[in-house]
Amino acid sequence: MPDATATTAPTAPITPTHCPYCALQCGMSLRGEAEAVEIVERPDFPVNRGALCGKGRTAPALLSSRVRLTEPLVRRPATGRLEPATWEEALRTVAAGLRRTRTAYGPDAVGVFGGGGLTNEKAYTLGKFARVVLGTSQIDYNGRFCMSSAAAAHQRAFGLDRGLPFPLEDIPRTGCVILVGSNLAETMPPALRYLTELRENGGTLIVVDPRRTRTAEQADLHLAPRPGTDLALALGLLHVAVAEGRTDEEFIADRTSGWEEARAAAMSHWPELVERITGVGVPQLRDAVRMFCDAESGMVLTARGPEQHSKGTDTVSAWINLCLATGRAGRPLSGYGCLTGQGNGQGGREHGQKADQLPGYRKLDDPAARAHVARVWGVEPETLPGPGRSAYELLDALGGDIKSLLLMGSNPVVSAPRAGHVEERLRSLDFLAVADVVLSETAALADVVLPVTQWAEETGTTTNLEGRVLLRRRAVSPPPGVRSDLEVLGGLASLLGHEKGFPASPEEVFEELRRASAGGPADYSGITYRRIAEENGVFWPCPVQDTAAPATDPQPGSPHAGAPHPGTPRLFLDRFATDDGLARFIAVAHRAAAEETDEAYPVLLTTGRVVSQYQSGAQTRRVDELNAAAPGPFVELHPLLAERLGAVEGEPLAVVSRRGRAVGPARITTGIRDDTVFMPFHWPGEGRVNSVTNPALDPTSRMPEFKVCAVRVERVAAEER
Ligand SMILES: Nc1nc2c(c(=O)[nH]1)N[C@H]1C(S)=C(S)[C@@H](COP(=O)(O)OP(=O)(O)OC[C@H]3O[C@@H](n4cnc5c(=O)[nH]c(N)nc54)[C@H](O)[C@@H]3O)O[C@H]1N2
Ligand SMILES: Nc1nc2c(c(=O)[nH]1)N[C@H]1C(S)=C(S)[C@@H](COP(=O)(O)OP(=O)(O)OC[C@H]3O[C@@H](n4cnc5c(=O)[nH]c(N)nc54)[C@H](O)[C@@H]3O)O[C@H]1N2
Ligand code: SF4
Ligand SMILES: [Mo]
Repeated sequence: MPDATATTAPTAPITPTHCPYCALQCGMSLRGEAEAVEIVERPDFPVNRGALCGKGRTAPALLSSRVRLTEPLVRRPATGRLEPATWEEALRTVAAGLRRTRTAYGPDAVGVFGGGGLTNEKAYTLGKFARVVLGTSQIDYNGRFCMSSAAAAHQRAFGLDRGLPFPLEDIPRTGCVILVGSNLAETMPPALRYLTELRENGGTLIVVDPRRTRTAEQADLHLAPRPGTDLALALGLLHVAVAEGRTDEEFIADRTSGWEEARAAAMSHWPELVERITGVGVPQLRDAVRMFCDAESGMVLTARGPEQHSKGTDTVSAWINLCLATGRAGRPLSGYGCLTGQGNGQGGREHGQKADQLPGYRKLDDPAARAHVARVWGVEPETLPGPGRSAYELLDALGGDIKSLLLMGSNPVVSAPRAGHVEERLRSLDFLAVADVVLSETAALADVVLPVTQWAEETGTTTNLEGRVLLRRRAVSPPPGVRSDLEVLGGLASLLGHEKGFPASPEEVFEELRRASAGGPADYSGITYRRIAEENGVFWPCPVQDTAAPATDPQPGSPHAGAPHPGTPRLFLDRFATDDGLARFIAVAHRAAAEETDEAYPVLLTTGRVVSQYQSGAQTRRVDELNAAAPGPFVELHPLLAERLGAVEGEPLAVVSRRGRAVGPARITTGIRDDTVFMPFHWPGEGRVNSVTNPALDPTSRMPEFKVCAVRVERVAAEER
């Protein structure tokens, strides 16, 4: 831990940078080095205005060499154990492992798995490395588990996918916010301020969550549907809006297409039916519509609650339909938005580590996109592989037709659905290489572990949930013995015969990314490190405003360059990004969860987060203060269910599904439905809730059903403890 009493000279340089964790990307400044780094408040950054949550505040603890890896590890055949090695040996072993697989089985036998926490430069380079150096189509990343359903729904309605179409600062000025399955009081604490200000300004807040969370406690109206029924709920609200004459016919006619079909679909979800499916009463449905439509403007914001389902895409479409039908989209202070999750959850899905994608949010199966990116990469378009498998499908294929894996920025042993199976698949690989900051549960299974630099030790850009491209600056020196992910990929590329094209300098990579993204949906070509620094972030799309310059080679400093594009904080005000400029209604109907309760598994399990741990916990479980606040998993359940089970507060309960079992102490509260239990997913071992979760996938987004499955809950007998 950095010691508050450590003596850093007050005159030491202060470097503004950003938190390593969530998509809010709170600004902070750092002063001092290594064990004595301290945070200096950075009130000038508008998103958090200096505020940090406990995770951000304690993030410097991760810089300490006591918790992180500082030398490469190679598994020795003699002992079967990971032991220290030189960088040269480690990189040669990785290159040899990947080459061996490719020679024996072909390029698609090598898999690559990335992460939404990686900077834009890293995500871009990882995608390029997979396609150009390895020649594999088998690359995907953990963002598939995160916001892929919202991304897919965004694309099909608006023709473009950016988390929020407006800056957070618009939220307090709208009339009503429906916040669906987001517990932002715990997952983005500094953002709670926007909701508080909304209510202070006379706006209303509706929260939809099966649990009365700290966020739901702030609401004017809390709807607590049965997990997995948001699709019916949204259709029911649309039905009421139609029945009560609250639709905006002028907006529908001028700015949308497909209303008749969507309307017909909603009309078959009448309120009493929706009440039976969701458990939300008809009067509450009517109240919600009244609150939403009485206001002049309104927003619907979703997070993982309604999205992480095998029908997540259709569910988000249903919420978008509600916005479109009531004219709450494409106008100031109105719209649908998704609260992305990871530090670079937005940018990480734009620049090519996704199975079907090329930089600039281009499609891998679009010939023009292939030609453009191939030109920037200096390769022939035909050499670029096609789209590959989605994250869970890729993990499921390990040891099958994928024999080797390079993994960077994820810890699937803890965070993947049906994690027991995924762990077994990882163990069955011929070769596994992991680049990480710490020895995560997944790194512990690897043949080679590459210790890398992290946030404050390196420069790079991230794109926050608003679509604001930010500069995370290097503020401290990394410990000797670690290298950056870019150096790792460059080193491997050169061992695999690609001397050029994989620079270690983040700014050099960004300059190439600008060219590769130019003319694509997520156009970064007008953004430079300098502009980001001067403007406190730039919103994409931000093309180079110079029609004379060739699109593939924008040169903002050249004599051709026109006035710089200002960036785009607010999208869709004049037109949507579809071909005809109209937003598309998508006709969707409710369907059941992939796994319904029955006699053997009579209870619903849902999963999520607590404020003091982050994701798989690989980072935050190494910070004392956070462990003290959130020491382990728990099973949250209602007193009525507790009574039926004979459960006692604090005593262990086992949650068992068809896939596995997870154990945690009972936490009894009236703030949850009595047909549902909740467990957070931050821990490995017997408390790993992903041993239990269902990998059923959404047909469009390939998102797994993290948020609902059928379980039985049992007391753990004393002799088992
Ligand atoms: N402290 C902390 N903060 C984080 C993270 C973290 O791990 N820890 N991770 C970051 C990342 S990557 C992400 S994606 C975001 C996630 O941010 P959130 O989406 O806010 O987080 P979750 O806790 O996964 O889910 C939110 C809520 O969904 C509810 N829910 C469960 N099932 C359903 C359902 O069927 N319908 C509805 N409407 N709600 C349901 C849960 O009760 C929960 O309160 O957080 C980011 N911030
Ligand atoms: N049951 C359940 N499971 C879930 C969810 C849920 O709600 N319920 N949510 C899902 C969601 S939304 C997400 S986003 C996933 C996230 O789950 P994971 O993908 O496991 O995310 P992290 O724990 O953040 O893993 C990031 C890993 O990369 C390392 N790392 C951090 N920065 C860097 C870097 O710059 N370079 C490299 N090489 N490594 C780095 C960290 O130390 C850590 O080991 O979990 C999913 N799993
Ligand atoms: S809210 Fe997110 S970005 Fe802000 S300090 Fe906390 S973890 Fe970091
Ligand atoms: Mo996420």
